[in-house]
Amino acid sequence: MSDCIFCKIINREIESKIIYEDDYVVAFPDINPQAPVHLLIVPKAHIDSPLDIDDKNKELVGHVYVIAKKLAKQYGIDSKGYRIVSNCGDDGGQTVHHIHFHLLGGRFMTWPPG
Ligand code: DGP
Repeated sequence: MSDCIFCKIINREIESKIIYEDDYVVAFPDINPQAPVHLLIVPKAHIDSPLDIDDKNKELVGHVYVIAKKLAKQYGIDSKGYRIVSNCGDDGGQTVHHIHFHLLGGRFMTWPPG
């Protein structure tokens, strides 16, 4: 999508510190970190939101969780735990309409979220 900020990061049209990449996803630090470690894991395919996950692309979600585990180990947040969040739609707090998964760690996470 030409006006999508995450597509632009994936295509290197906007600079971002991409810390992981494979055929399916990229990962980079969130511009507005909410925890000592706050990475975004973003599928390369432009999928608007979790509402667009279906039988054809559902394996991508499992892949994201495998990569999240790998990154959690790399960033030293695996032993104490971490949170993976995917906001969906306006009430879910989604501001970028390209599906993404927040990987947050390095502090105690409260519940419920705000
Ligand atoms: P959400 O609210 O769940 O849609 O999360 C979008 C996140 O994306 C938000 O935490 C801020 C982050 N973000 C937005 N624009 C950029 C950007 O240009 N670069 C980076 N690194 N993060 C961005």
